[in-house]
Amino acid sequence: MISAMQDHEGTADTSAKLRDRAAAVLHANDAGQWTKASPHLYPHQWSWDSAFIAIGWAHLDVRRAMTELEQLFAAQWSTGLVPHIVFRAGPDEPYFPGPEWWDCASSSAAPPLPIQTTGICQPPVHAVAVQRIWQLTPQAQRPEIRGRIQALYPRLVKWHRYLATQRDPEASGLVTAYHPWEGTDNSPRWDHALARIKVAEPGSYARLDTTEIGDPSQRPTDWDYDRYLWLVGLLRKYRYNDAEIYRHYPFLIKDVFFSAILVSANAALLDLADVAGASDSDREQLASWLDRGRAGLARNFDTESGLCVDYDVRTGERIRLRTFAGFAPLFAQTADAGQRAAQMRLLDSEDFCGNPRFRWRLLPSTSPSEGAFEPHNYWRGPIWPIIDWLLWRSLRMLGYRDRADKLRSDSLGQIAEAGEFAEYFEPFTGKALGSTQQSWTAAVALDWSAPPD
Ligand code: 2M8
Repeated sequence: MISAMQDHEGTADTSAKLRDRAAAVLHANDAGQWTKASPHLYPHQWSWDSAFIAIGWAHLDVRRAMTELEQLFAAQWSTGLVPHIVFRAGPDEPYFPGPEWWDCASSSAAPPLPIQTTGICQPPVHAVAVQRIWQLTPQAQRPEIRGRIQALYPRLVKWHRYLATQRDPEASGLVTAYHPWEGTDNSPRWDHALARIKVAEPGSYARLDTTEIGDPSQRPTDWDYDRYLWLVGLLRKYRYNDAEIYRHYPFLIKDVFFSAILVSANAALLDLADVAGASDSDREQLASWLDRGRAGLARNFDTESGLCVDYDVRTGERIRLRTFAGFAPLFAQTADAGQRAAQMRLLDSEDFCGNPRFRWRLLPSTSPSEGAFEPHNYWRGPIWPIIDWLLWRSLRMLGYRDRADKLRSDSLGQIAEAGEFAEYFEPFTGKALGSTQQSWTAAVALDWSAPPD
């Protein structure tokens, strides 16, 4: 636990201490070639956690950072899917639901045993991580890291191809999410689609998360878990075959946040194309996915609210909720000046960071003006540092340097004052919530603590 710091605005001394403590979290969660997402609640390797974690490692050891991603991609499916969890912890570190619930061996696309994974995926932050690793690679290590990036690059392209094709058979530019566990578990964005599932009888099960956290009100409800597990059962039944899933499965949501991260990741891969020696056809392909993604997001921008909206593929319904995901154009670094200006105004309005009751001027997972808002419940209100990191990165790239600096200093202030690299934070009090010693929180704190480039 970090001792509360008096000067959280960051003197050289306090930020050096924060950096050391963040590094200590990564070292404590380091399993050798991969990093636990957190020591107890999440003892395996998670996909987008690993991408952020690699960014953290890049400040300590760029080789170790590359290893994190190489290990994750060693579990890539033949379709290109990068699984959301690679089950790596031993039997003395239980997690629910474990590999038996997923039974990935039922799919011919899954990697062979002993690798065990889930059959869904998470936002593709990995190329962004590789880009950051390369930026931080010292001259002397460039030949080695360049070689390793060259080896990983085709796998990254294959991953993006999976998302741009199997997860977007309509060629809409937007990625279809199959499950709330594909990023933001109990976000109210999924409430309607989950409520449409009338019968959810997944069989008997015992949750571990609520026992681990102690306060069940910080976690999804049993109603949610019944549906999460019911959906896993259906995916298993369709043997994770995307065409089958598209034909029969009830939960298909065009997720604008996931899609925005893909846009940003395609831009990162194009930026790395010379380093990786990418072929002309890969470059053309990446550029076309990038354009298509931007166009898809632009089509789903709601001028009335100033937010981008998800939609339900099954019902055609637009999901009009005020959540962080509505800022997809910012997360995708949109080139549309009108959308950018509208989103910047909204960002600091009372509905989001500018709420006068907030302890820090940070982006909440759900707007306090939304009926579903719950300030301490997981993705239904709390502030998640990784989301603010993605926003910070975008704002810097878009030239909003002052606003980005404020996001950075408030985020570090929040962590320092709460005294914990928590999974998420209560927006009114800044109190630490969820898991402690969360690797990705430590990783983004390391990146934020580094001298600006
Ligand atoms: C959370 O999700 C897991 C399931 O994947 C859980 O609640 O058990 C989410 O915040 C997810 O986005 C994150 O990758 C994972 C590990 O930090 O935890």
